[in-house]
Amino acid sequence: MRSFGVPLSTLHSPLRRQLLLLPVMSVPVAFLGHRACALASTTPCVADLKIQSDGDFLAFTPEELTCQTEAQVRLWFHHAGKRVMQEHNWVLVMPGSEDAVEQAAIQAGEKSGWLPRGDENVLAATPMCGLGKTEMIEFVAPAPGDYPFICSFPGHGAEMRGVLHVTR
Ligand SMILES: [Cu+2]
Repeated sequence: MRSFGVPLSTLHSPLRRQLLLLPVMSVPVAFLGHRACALASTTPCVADLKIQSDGDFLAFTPEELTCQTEAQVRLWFHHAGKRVMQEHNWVLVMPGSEDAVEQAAIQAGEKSGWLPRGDENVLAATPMCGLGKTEMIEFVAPAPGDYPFICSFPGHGAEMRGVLHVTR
């Protein structure tokens, strides 16, 4: 605990204790400068986001998500289809790069899970998710702004889109 600069007295409050658990469990993230988020703010810098495909439609529901910058995001994506067997994923990309990532995913091919590995426009992505399945990923929310997300399965990206609003 002391390595995080947290006075032991703050541990007496149950609320405080919850806030402190995450930085302790996420040491690599904390060392990248993320800890300022948890220690400087009174709100928990953890965001649990849930999103799914809109049944068998090529759409996400909800189409908009919100979290705080630098939050430790846990995102669950559920494939809520009943009949359509094609897989879906959730890919967070840099603003304006939706079309480029969509094309890069096709180039990457099925063996790469329809995801361009190492593409700097890709900020976070779940693996491809089969019908009825759920995937969870964790990532640190980027700088404030509106970030598009898409499904990068071929032919889905033009319609399966939404926006993650990252607030201050
Ligand atoms: Cu899809």
